[in-house]
Amino acid sequence: MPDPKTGEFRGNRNLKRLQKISQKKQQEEIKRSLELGLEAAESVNDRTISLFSRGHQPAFAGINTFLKATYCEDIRKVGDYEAAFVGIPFDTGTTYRPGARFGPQGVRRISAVYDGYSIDGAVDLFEELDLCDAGDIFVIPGNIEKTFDQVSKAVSHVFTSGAFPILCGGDHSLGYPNLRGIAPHIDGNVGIIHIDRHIDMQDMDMDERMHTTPWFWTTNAHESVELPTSHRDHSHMHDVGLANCPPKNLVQMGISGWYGSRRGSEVARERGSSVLTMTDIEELGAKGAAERALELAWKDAKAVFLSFDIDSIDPGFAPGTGTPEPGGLLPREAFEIVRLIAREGLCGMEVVEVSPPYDVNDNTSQLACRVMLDVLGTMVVEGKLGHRAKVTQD
Ligand SMILES: [Mn+2]
Repeated sequence: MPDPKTGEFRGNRNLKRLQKISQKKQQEEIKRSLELGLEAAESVNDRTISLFSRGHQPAFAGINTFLKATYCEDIRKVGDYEAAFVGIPFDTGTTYRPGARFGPQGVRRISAVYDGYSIDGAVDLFEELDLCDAGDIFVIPGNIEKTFDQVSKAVSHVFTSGAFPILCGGDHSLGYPNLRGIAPHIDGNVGIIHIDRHIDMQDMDMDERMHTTPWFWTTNAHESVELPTSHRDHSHMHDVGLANCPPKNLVQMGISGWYGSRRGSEVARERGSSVLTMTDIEELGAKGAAERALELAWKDAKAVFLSFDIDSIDPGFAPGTGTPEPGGLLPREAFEIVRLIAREGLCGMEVVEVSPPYDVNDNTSQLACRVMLDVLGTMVVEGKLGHRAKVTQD
């Protein structure tokens, strides 16, 4: 809103805010580029340009990491960073179109275009957040259960190191092992805000824990849940779920459409998760819906995790996904919802189901990247992540 007294636009106010942020990392990057990439040819007047591209520019050049952040090859050092992008290239849990194993690479590729500076968000992510790309988890493409074990162990390593995990799938079966890597380290209940067209809450799908099942398992071990006895004889009987992820703190937003929710609905009904359909969101508005979701997810909880399925955005904008469902969120609604959710802080986030083989012009990968950026930027502005105070000069 323009300032009611002066008429000054938010954009102009934000420009002043951004001016106070030191450009130290920007300058360090130039120095480093010249050192490693050598001096440019003599005809190039701008002497900050190097001979070999070693920094952000040109966006289409260079070796691609997420936002061209440092590749944290020695994963023991991931705790040196405030946030870490973690690729989980796994799509064995898909029940229709595969391809989400290429999601992390798709998101990295298009992310190169962003330099982390946002006027509307009044945030300079490059300067205000120490971010790395932790590379990909070694998934076992032929085995869901071994992959789950790999993922939980890897996510647990990143989380306990202190870096905020930005988990990029991969299909939505990862929701369970991702939380299994985080929730046991939280001393209290964990709320989950799940944005999706599909309810993803059945126990098994085609006899395996596919991408239609993550919330069944996540909320399964809670004392409020009656365990189905049949599972005691199943091969996964040793894995009962997560005791501090109660179904009452699971908020499922954007559920609608005509595919895949039959069996999960029964579980949601029994366990009492909160289900906001697309019509609910339409009626409450993005803001009202996000506020309700925050109340429910945070009730008696210590932390909240955001699970964002890219198919929650209408396939007209996000066609590159495994189970598209027309009538989804508009990108601007999705960004508003995730920004409002991120304001209260998160213990981690996942963006799943980006399938670049079905994408057009990298649109879907770009939306996934934007969801991550909007969440990170908001958390930095709210002081939940990064080091704003350290780099702001008054
Ligand atoms: Mn979905």
